[in-house]
Amino acid sequence: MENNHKIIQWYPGHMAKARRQMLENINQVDAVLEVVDCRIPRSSSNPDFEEMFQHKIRLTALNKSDMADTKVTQLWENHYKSMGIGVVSINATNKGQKKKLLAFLNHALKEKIQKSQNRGYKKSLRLMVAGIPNSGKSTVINMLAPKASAKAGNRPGVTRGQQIIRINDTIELVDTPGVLWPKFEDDMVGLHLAMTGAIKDEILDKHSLALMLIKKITQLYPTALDTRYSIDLKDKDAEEIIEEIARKRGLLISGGRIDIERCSVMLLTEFRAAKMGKISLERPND
Ligand SMILES: Nc1nc2c(ncn2[C@@H]2O[C@H](COP(=O)(O)OP(=O)(O)OP(=O)(O)O)[C@@H](O)[C@H]2O)c(=O)[nH]1
Ligand SMILES: [Mg+2]
Repeated sequence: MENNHKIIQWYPGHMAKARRQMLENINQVDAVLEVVDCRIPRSSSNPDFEEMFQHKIRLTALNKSDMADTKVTQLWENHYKSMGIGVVSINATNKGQKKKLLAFLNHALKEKIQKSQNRGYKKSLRLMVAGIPNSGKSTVINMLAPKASAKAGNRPGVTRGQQIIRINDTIELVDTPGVLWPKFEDDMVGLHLAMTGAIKDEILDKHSLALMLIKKITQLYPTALDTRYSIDLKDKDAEEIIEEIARKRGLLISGGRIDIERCSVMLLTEFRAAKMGKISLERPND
């Protein structure tokens, strides 16, 4: 475990730059929509945003709701609401949810919209869409935009610079590159971000990460791995479970030994594609 922790304590220069550019343009935006990953709302909220955007209206989108446990997502929505934070859960890949998100934004920004209309000139509201890498910021923007305008892709670091995209007469959105923060509060935050695909895979120890993932899933959803891989989990630890899954899937190297690296990659890929079911890794009262 130890080197795994070290591996994910890092802060690349392009994120520092993206963060700086967000601050440079903050005076031109009326509100900030933070897109977090619904499976890990706490680990995927940037603690720096509180200070960076302290004078702005701050809203939260719990994105990738299709991959999370619906009941837990509801708990998170209640949790945010109880703190007075405007929150909506969405699946940005489902165009059918465009109405829900627009209604949420119109409601949350109602006073602002009213004010600018009362002043008698037509000024759009500008909303910065911010959050960790790969949380779905650009996909959220494309869902709202008249045509797909923001580049999106299934890996962290797709959006490279800020881009303004008009949604309608009243709202403009600013797409921003995903940013993390220099030091994670605890190791689990870094692990959650790595498991869900917010951190570039090249710098991760995939075997340790897959072991942690298996530990978490067997604790939180005891039947999920059995259902997916048809294995008997009884009395097995995470290492034995990986070996069993590798054998089942025929992931072997010469001499009939198990290919742990390939099995770890396979497990992470399948988890990130929600193949093990709807899994939420965090709950509000953890
Ligand atoms: N299942 C599911 N996938 C989603 C959802 N939203 C986004 N994705 C996928 O997540 C991946 C990342 O989406 P992007 O919109 O590029 O993420 P981003 O936050 O803009 O990422 P960066 O620009 O790299 O910071 C893509 O493969 C999207 O299709 C969602 O609600 N559900
Ligand atoms: Mg993007």
